[in-house]
Amino acid sequence: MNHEAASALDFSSDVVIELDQWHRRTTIPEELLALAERDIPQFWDRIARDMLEWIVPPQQTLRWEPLTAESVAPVARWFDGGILNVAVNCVDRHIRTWRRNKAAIIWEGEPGDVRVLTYYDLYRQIQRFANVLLSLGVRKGDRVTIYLPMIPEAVIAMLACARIGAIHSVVFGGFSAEALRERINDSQSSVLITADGGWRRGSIVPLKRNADQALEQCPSIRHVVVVHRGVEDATHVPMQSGRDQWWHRLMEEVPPSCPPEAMESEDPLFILYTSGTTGKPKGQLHTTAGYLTGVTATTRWVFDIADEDVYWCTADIGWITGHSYVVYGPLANGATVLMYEGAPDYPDRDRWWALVEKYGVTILYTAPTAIRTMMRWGEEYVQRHNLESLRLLGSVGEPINPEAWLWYWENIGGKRCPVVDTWWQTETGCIVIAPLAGRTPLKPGSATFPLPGFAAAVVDERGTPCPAGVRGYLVLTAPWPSMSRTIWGDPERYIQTYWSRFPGMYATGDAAVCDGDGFFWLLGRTDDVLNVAGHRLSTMELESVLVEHPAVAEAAVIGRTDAVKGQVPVAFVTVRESFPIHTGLADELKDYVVERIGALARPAEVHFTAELPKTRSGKIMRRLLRDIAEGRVLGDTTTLADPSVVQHLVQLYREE
Ligand code: 7RM
Repeated sequence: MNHEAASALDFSSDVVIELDQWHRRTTIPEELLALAERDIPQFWDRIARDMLEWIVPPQQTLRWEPLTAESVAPVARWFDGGILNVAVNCVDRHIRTWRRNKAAIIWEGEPGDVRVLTYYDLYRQIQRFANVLLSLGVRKGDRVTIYLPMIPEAVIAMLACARIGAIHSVVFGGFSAEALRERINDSQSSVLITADGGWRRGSIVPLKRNADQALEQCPSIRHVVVVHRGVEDATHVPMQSGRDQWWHRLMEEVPPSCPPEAMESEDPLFILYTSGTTGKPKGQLHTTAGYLTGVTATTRWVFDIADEDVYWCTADIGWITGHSYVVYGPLANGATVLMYEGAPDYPDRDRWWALVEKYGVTILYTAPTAIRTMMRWGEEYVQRHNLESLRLLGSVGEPINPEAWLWYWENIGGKRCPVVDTWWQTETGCIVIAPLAGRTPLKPGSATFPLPGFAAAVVDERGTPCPAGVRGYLVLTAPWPSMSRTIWGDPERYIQTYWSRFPGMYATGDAAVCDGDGFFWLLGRTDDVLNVAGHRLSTMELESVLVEHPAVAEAAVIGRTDAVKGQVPVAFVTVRESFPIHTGLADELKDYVVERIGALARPAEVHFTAELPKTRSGKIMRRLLRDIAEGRVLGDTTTLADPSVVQHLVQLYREE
């Protein structure tokens, strides 16, 4: 790759934030760090034994057989011979200590209702619900689909599955009936857990109604458990007799205690569907001991979580971030987790900051798209509240552009709090590239280095490591405990997608650059790469420059086919509310990009839009923007958070 293309991003490589000022830092003994350098499996063996509670400790740390010309599939088995239970690790072991009456979950509903569940409360409710599942015929290895709002019952349901060895498949509550149906049928779940509804921006999300629609064609489902969230009068919720039952009724009918199932290390824990390059979502399968080891350790290292913290990860439990860093990682560490049901702008745009102040949140973990939204709303909402309790900020989901990073650092963290940019995937199960809280120097916009126990590299087409400053493919070069083991029902696709591209290495699908100091800079998915007149450009690089312009809140750049140049960049831009769009702004932005990256990067078109099309987890759907810009029939829009955004864009595009 040419050198200019990387320069837009590492403009800030000389900005290094040293952490001498922070007195709190992650403690990993030097001797362990040295072990991680020497022997990754031995390192994880130590971590797994130290951090987890085992019924029988593991006998063999790792069996790793990479895909070769002779083998048909890679084999990765961690901690064979070990027996444990995830629910015991997340709850039971804490109730035997002073944490018994500690708040495990502080929950606030969108209307302002509050529930606090101690570890002992969780312990009791999980066992009852585990008995409910057993009474419905669920057994070890059976699949249970969970389609709930962000309410404590979602956590209870997940951990109840883990207690009896059932495999949960959580489907994000914002997904449509169609998306739910597809996931239920792929996993062949026998039970669905849902609610009458949830609150979002003052309106009801009609989960039960969607579920009923989905279930018209889901023959595997035998029982539906319905939580009465209270958005509907219970008598108005249609309950199909013989199939649907209320959560609260079932909970009264079962005995209070349920012994945990003894699970083998490699027994499945959950399936989570994630979008790939085709329309069909991939059911990533995570297993028991490896997954729990990965999330427990990384929660401790990256967030330096402690008993006195109030930790808030804003992700929905329908995403991997919610699984790993709302539920399993923090609870395994005995932490106090804040959970919020609703929208950030309800009743006003200061709701998040009101929550931080009210509960004294110390660690906040969120996504760049949220940060940019808050930037766009302006600082006044932040300034209404005292955010002094915060001590650490995290970011996940997409590359965080340096401007958003600095805004987060200054306006939310008051320049006191390290910002940890965490790179990982549904497939990796846990954070892979990120700073160690308070220990790793930071460069705004870089996720820094692989954590101990992980090995990453940036390689070229042939799998050869790229020199510093040269962009390539991000690969993971050693197996890690929390890696996805297969794609549910489609092992061939798992091998093809991740293991066939570079022999012996895991292909992440992301592009990256390693700078001269060894810092990793993530440049987005490799399918978001432009090739303009033979020059490779990342959409991220252009977007990063555009959002540095004071008028721009958010930008998405795609490549449109061009007869002469191959591709030309097309930018879709949302403007900050304090900057009215003036004629000439489009040209000004084009010039701005030229100034910052070079003429080859000049956007052929700049379109102003009120919203960008995003998935429900906040990732910009560039594929749809490409379809719009190239006048194609739009592909699958079912995963969009707000499908109307696309209609507006299509219209806008035609009018211009
Ligand atoms: C955790 C999650 C995974 C994809 C991944 C990247 C992108 C996530 C970062 C990031 C740059 C980051 N799982 N991504 N985190 N890119 N910097 N800190 O998001 O399966 O939903 O998505 O997200 O492209 O491959 S995910």
